Amino acid sequence: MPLPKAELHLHIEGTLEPELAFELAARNGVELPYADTDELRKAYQFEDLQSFLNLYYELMAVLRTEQDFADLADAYLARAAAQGVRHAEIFFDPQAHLARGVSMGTVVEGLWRALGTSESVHGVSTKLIMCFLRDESAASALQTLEAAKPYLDRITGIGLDSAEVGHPPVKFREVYEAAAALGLRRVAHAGEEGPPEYITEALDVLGVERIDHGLRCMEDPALVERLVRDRVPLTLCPLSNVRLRAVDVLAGHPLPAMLDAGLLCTVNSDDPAYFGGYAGDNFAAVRQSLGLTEERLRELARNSFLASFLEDDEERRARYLAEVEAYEFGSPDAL
Ligand code: ES4
Ligand code: ZN
Repeated sequence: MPLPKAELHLHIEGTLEPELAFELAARNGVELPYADTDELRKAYQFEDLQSFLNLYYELMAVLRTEQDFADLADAYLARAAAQGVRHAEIFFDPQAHLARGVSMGTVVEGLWRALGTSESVHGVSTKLIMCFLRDESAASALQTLEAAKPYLDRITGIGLDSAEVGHPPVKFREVYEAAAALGLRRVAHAGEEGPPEYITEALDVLGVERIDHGLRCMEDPALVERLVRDRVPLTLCPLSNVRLRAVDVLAGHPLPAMLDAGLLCTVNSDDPAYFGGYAGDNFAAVRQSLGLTEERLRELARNSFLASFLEDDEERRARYLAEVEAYEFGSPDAL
């Protein structure tokens, strides 16, 4: 039985496995510039965030209908459930779809077909977080928030993703203020490729409650102290960091030092179809490469529920936390 966990940093478009990409391409008459799944997988050799994003956006061309989004989310939820995910807070990138002529309604209603039945079908509770692309304009983000207004009963919060460097959080001050006024929760990617100052700015200017990645906080001891003091959760993605070269090798990942510093770290999969593993695979990899103890692994699982947006259902959170405390570790390669 896998360790019960929440996944808090997961881009639904990043769960598009090559097999499903080809199936959807055929269904929608979309031509992919790859002969087959093997050739596509060979393209998964990234130099950095941007080289990954290029492929990530290219493959989205196969997502056209509500059913496509439902099938994508359902496939993710099945895999996540098999790896112990009990609760998932799922990012989506509406601007990448709107730009291709796919409407907000198609995306949200499609995802909801899977999310709405996830608890009964997969035993996974879910929330949706709408991300803005930081390499698009602030005006585009505001338009996107406007387009989402009919669907706000299905959207828990907002996030900020895509190419980080050169697109500081302050660029999105206005849309974050507007989202806060609408009662939306706020997170943002910061300190993945960008400097620690972006983490500070995301907290101070955007009012975010969690930092996605946040790896580079370790360059600034005063910032670490603040994150520890204020219990700001960081949603780390170890296998992503290796594949996008934020760290050289997994054995050199700062996760153990971050836990030792008292940071509220969580382990997540980011874009599992591209980075070589889902949530449980990330836990197993850090256990193996970083020699984390069972108590550290339990702490990571506990943190994932503490950092989740389950304030509307504290009873559920307590149930998940009790499952974590009761968990008995077994085989070292399955988590
Ligand atoms: C992303 Cl790893 C990562 N970083 C920033 N934006 C993203 N979108 C999808 N995956
Ligand atoms: Zn991400």
